[in-house]
Parts: sequence; C-alpha cells; structure tokens
Amino acid sequence: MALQATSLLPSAISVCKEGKPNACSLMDTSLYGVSVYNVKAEFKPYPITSQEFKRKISVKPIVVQTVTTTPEINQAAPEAKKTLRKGNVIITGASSGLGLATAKALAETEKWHIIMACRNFLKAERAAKSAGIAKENYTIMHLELASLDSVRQFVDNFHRSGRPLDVLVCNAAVYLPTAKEPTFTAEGFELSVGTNHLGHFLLSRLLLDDMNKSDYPSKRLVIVGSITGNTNTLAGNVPPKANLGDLRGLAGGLNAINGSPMIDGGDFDGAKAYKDSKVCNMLTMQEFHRRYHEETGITFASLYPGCIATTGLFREHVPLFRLLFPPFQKYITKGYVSEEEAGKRLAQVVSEPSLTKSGVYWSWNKNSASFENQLSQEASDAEKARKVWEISEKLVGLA
Ligand code: NDP
Ligand code: PMR
Repeated sequence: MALQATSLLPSAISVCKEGKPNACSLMDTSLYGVSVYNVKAEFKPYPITSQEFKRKISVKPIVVQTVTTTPEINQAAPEAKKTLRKGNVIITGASSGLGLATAKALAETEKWHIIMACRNFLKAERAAKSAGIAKENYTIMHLELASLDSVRQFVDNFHRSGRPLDVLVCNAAVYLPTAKEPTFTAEGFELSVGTNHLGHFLLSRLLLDDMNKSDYPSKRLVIVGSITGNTNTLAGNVPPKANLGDLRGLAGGLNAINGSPMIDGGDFDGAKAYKDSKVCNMLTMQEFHRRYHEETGITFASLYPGCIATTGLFREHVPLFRLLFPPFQKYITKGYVSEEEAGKRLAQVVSEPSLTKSGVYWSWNKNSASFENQLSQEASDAEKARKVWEISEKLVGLA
C-alpha cells in the first residue's frame, strides 16, 4: 500500500505535512536509478470497512499529497520527426499478473515507454526489475484507484511529467470472492466496483483529452473485460451471475447506508460484485466508442485475455481453490493461458496495427489468433451503457 511504500522511500524524498501543500517540495530524485513520480498518501490504506466508512463520512475530505520529480520529457526533436517516437502507454496495476506481463512484452519491443500506474511503489519496482524491464523503458507513478483524489492526483502528476499519452490500459482489479461484508473505497463505494469500474472511469475520462491531443498514429483506450461477466458463455453462467438489474444500487452510491453496495440493489456478494464490475468495464468501452470514436479517432477496445489462473487476482480465494483452479483450467476447461501469453495478447491490443477497429471485445482462439467476440446481451446493451455512464459521472464528480 502507499503508506508502506512511502515509508520505505529514500530520505531524499521530502514528505509534505497534511493540509500544508506549500510544505511539499518539487525535487529531483530517483529510486534504484529509475525516475519516480510518487504520491504520498496520508490516509489509511484501502479497503475500509462499513463501520470505518460510517465514521469517515462525517470527517473532512481526504488530502492526497505529492512529491514529484523533474519531468522526464520524451518528445522527439523536430529533426527526428520522421522516425516514429516511442509510444507512451499507461498501464494500471502493472505490478503483477497481466499488467506486468504486458509491460514486459511492450518494453521488449523497445517501441514503448510504460508508465506503471500502481498503488504499491516498491512492489512495482521489484516487479519491473525481476521481469527484466530495462529502466529506460518504464516509469512508476503512484495510483490508488480506490480513491478518486488519488486518481486526480495521478492525472496531475502525469501532466506535470510532460509526456504525451498515446495509450491507456485500464487493467487493475480486485476480486473479493470470500468477503462476508462489503468494504469501501475512500468515497464510500463498494470496493470491487469502486476500484475496477469507477476509479478507471474517472481516470479514462480525465485522460481522454491527452490521447486526443497525441500525435501518435494509433491512440487507444483498452479496458480489460472478462468472460465471467458474459452470461452468453459457460464461464459466465457459473453462479453468482453478473447482473446489473435496474442499476438502483449504483444510482444510490453503492454504499450500505443509503441502500445497497451492489449495482442491482441486492445483498452483498463479492464474486458478483467483481463480475458486475467487468460488465461495467465492457459497457464503458462501448459507450466511449459511441461518444468519442468518430470525433477523436481513438480506438476503444476491451478483451478477454484467457484464464490466467495463476495471478494474484485469486489471492483472496480459499487455498483449495488456488491449488485446484490452475489444473482445472489447464486440463478440464482448457481455458488456461500463461501470464506471458496473456501479456502478449494485451500487448497486441495496445500496439498491433491490425487491431485498430474500435468498439471491439477481443478474444483468442486455441492457436492464439485474435477474433472479435460477441458480448452477452447485458454487456452489449446500449441503453444500459448510457445509464451506467451517466450515473458513474455523477458518482465520480464529473456531472
Ligand atoms: P493481479 O491481481 O495479478 O493484478 C491486479 C493488479 O491490480 C495488481 O497490480 C494490483 O496491485 C492492482 N490493483 C488492485 N487494486 C488496486 C487499486 N486500488 N489501485 C491500484 N491498483 C490496484 O490480477 P490479474 O493480472 O489477473 O488481473 C488483471 C486484469 O485481468 C483484471 O482487470 C482482471 O479482471 C482481468 N482478468 C483476469 C483474468 C484471470 O484469469 N486472472 C481473466 C480475465 C480478466 P497490487 O500488486 O498492489 O496488488
Ligand atoms: Mg470458471 C470454458 C469454461 C470456463 C472458463 C473459460 C472459465 C474461466 N471458467 C470455466 C468454467 C467453469 N468455471 C466451470 C464449469 C466451473 C464450475 C466448476 C467454474 C468455476 C469457477 C469458479 C469458482 N470459475 C471461476 C471461479 C472463480 O472464482 C473465477 C471467477 O469467477 O473470478 C471472477 C473463475 C473463472 N473462470 C474462468 C475465469 C477466466 C475465471 C476468473 C477470472 C475472471 O473472470 O476475471
């Protein structure tokens, strides 16, 4: 978590005092020789429980404070204009699993600079090192998606870095299948939908204009979806099934005080909340496409990368599940894919010249060839997508 990471940072990084933004200094620093953009979060790490949330809502807003480095600008010199500059891609949750594997795959091409947007700075740094990503190919920037203040702070820090933005990959996610009670983001949204959907919704809305302004030949916004949110598949029919209902819980703010922590207004179910969040991810991608593709030329895409049964996504699951899930997927469903292979798939959606079609949900067949997949009825419901968009923009303070 941010607190853990920042408390271990070198003393060269100054720490701001709460409520005293002027006490924050802008200074040049590095960790292990890599440029870092670090946000010091003074608040309690997320998630927060129902009781803590009830106490919190009467308290003053959370202040996220920042320490940044001198921007590392990577714009091509005018005389070098003819050579395609390196693309800049932000990947959320690049500290493990699919995000890390994608960062590695893109870095290996030497054509991309990866901004690893992560909540745990040291974990991200260790992950990048152990994946062998060369230090000139990545920058770590702090992002806690379970806090909208942190999302805004991340965007400010990114702007201060002076980099153009060419591709944004919304990849980070939490899955809480064994939780008995809901936990909440800083603003009091149920944690899975708050992190996986609302955090990314605000992030991508705030960064859309950056992609629009980029001079890169192919600008893309990729939001990672999943088969388990699609009830037109066997995997999507394993209970509890995704179902956003009439969105009454979302409209009520997804907290247990005004109503329900679930989008459909039902009782809390962690596995369903995750699947619902993935439906929101896929609907959001399509709504972006409808609203902005023609105007901006940005490619909006989602994907199911395959069942990457070994990732940290299942960390909260019971040990027996973690033991049996990989062989079950490898030998029974045959849906298993390694982190490396899944990373290559997502890297294709980021950079392959043949995958520029917008509004598509990509999947791969047994020979690892990509194809445009069919979303479930709910995950392709345009009216629902519009409503999710409109409610979400109110919840994140954009409307
Ligand atoms: P991992 O748990 O390995 O990766 C998730 C990443 O998200 C981690 O880097 C994690 O950070 C980060 N993260 C979680 N919460 C936050 C937060 N509040 N703020 C910032 N970052 C956060 O899982 P996967 O690699 O499997 O998942 C990546 C994506 O792939 C997800 O969108 C998931 O839904 C999707 N997916 C996964 C499948 C699978 O089979 N594994 C199948 C289909 C889709 P940290 O390292 O600090 O915990
Ligand atoms: Mg599933 C082709 C069959 C298939 C595929 C591709 C997946 C993917 N799963 C399949 C089938 C089944 N699963 C069947 C028949 C069962 C009942 C035994 C089953 C069960 C199951 C569980 C309990 N599967 C799961 C879980 C989880 O907790 C995972 C989950 O839902 O996470 C949200 C999961 C998954 N199965 C998948 C994939 C990709 C996941 C996890 C990740 C995700 O969707 O993001």
